[in-house]
Amino acid sequence: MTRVLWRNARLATMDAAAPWGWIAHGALVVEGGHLAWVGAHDALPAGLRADAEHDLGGALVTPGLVDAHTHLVYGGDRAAEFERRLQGASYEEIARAGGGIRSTVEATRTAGDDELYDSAAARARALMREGVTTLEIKSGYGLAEAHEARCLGVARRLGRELPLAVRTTSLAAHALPPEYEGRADAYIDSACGWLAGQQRAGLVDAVDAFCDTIGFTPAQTERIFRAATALGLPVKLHAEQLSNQEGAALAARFGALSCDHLEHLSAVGIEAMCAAGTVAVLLPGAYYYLRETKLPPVAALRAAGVPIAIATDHNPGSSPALSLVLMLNMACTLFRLTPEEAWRGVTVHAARALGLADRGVLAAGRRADFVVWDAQHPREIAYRFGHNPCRRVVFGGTLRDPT
Ligand code: DI6
Ligand code: FE
Repeated sequence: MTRVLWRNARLATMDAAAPWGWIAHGALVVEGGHLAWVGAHDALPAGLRADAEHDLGGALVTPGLVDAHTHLVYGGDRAAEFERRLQGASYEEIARAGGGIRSTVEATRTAGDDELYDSAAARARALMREGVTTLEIKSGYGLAEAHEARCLGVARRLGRELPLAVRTTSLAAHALPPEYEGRADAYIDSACGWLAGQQRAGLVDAVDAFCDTIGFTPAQTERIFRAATALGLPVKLHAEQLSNQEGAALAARFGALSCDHLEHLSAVGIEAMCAAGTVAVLLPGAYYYLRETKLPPVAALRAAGVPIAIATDHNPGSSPALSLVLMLNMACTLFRLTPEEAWRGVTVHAARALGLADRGVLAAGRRADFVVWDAQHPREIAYRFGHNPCRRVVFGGTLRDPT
């Protein structure tokens, strides 16, 4: 196995033992796809021989970024809806009038496989240019068995063809498709029935639902969770985004990996998430884009010790964001996270929201996914916005070509 030494780095390992897991004069040793050694230069094992060496000249190195919540695969866009909203229509009005998610469903169903793949790949590359090495992708714009499978298949293909780790989430319970108008329970029955086939085809890593007034009820969500749990699939939930349905407490009862959005999260929900070890995935892009005013209860989450992750929620309607680096800044400015909390939110806690213990921290034994930045300290990257200081990305031990 080849051994590569990366020397002369400022390391923000995100290890919990020290603020930022900071190592001012650090080095990394990569063997194959994993980190074999991480630490201070002075402590490098004596006589260590490497097949290759890179001098980083004091540049900052962090773990590869993890975007733990995206809806990256869909047809068309919603620029016209954006314009309508600026002319006075609300997101909920548009959704109720058959626009919103449903218009993307229509565009997704009519798009060809390659068209879906190419548009999603272009978006994935934009995220990769800013250091994303692991990306979660949800279905939820097919809303029919074959179309949901097709979208999950496109997500899997992205993971095969791009130097990027992709985790897929089945989100058939995202919206009610037009052919089930007035028959939400029947739709949920169908969606529950699709999961086994998706699992057999190797298409699904987790199961999600949208529990809200314009989504599905807690009782319907629970049925999806039961079907997922029966197959041994972990669950997560779009919870308390537009209203409080006590969805977080429901998800926590199923040991959910994460609850996401959470602007309307209650004290009961926080306690349940804390007890279940569920990650709170906050989505400043959607909060900003929908011009929400109710903030997620960050201070209470912090006080309860609930791990907080930050993601783009990339989707064509409520968060057409293609920058996880921008979300670092927005998590600080809008949600008042500290820069370090925001950074843990796109690394170690984001990995945990996906159930991945092998990444998100720079430490021996973890995957060799890391980013070399044109910066001295990660707080600089949270401080600026509209700037991409990502210089090099190592994915699974290999230097990734600029995309
Ligand atoms: N919450 C959201 O913000 C997105 N989905 C969801 O459940 C919106 C998706 C869209 O408008 O297309
Ligand atoms: Fe979402």
